[in-house]
Amino acid sequence: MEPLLVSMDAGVLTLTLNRPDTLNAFTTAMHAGLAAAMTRAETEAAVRCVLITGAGRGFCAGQDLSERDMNAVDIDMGAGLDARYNPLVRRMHALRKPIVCAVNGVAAGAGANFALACDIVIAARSASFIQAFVKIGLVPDCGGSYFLPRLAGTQRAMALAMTGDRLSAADAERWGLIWKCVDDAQLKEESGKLARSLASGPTRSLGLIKKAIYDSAHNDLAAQLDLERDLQHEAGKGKDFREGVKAFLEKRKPSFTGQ
Ligand code: T3D
Repeated sequence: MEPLLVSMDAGVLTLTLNRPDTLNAFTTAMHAGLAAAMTRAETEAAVRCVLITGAGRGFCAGQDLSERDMNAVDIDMGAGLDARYNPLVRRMHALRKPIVCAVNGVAAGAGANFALACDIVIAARSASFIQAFVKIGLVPDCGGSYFLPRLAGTQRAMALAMTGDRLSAADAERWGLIWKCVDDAQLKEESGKLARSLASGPTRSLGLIKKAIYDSAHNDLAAQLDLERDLQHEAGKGKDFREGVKAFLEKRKPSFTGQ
């Protein structure tokens, strides 16, 4: 069974984590699939949005713990982060296209933080988020210690990380960790609708919006104003900007090409 299913439709590259028996825990092979899919998203102009979800009852239970040799003399748990998780999160963050995550079930450990590394997260009401690391004597990784305090604030991030308590999708929405919690039966339709709508949007502008929002995490106001100027300069050079304004003046729906 392929650990990652990849399909393309209407500009949306859909990635389905596909190891349902282990709640889609990450393996080296799944990471290889994700790395290849990221290359495709980065290089193929036809890909205008990425949609990530999981097969079965879980979204992702983090690193597959059976892949790690607990009898090894020297255990380096940082090595897997350097080799696989960190490059993945960096590429997701830098991708100049939107990434939508449809969290269909429990998201634990690196699985929870992989979801938070996506640009817009929609979760099924039955889904939940667990910073499971502390339960096995580890620390949040896959960007969790960066995303969590920024999204939920220091207190909530600290308590989630230190207790490993389960956070329901409804609370994740209330706390601002995710965009929306929807009824389970609506998840596929809602996330698909959002991904298709983004895929038919002004891709260049969406990529620049992503950079503006993420860079604001480390810019002061002066630097952010300069960045907005530079990004607007770049957006204004796009064909989609001209099309957007023309369509507005002609009172019709714009037809964006992503250029
Ligand atoms: O290694 C590195 O490179 C460093 C990176 C580390 C990143 C990390 O993600 S560390 C954190 C790893 N993840 C966890 O610690 C979570 C472990 N899983 C759980 O705590 C629970 O499974 C859940 C709370 C997520 C869900 O609980 P529940 O009761 O709904 O399901 P379950 O029965 O525990 O799991 C179902 C099956 O999936 C079960 O297999 P079985 O008994 O039916 O054959 C379980 O063993 C398997 N499974 C779940 N999580 C993992 C897993 N197998 C391997 N690795 C897992 N992470």
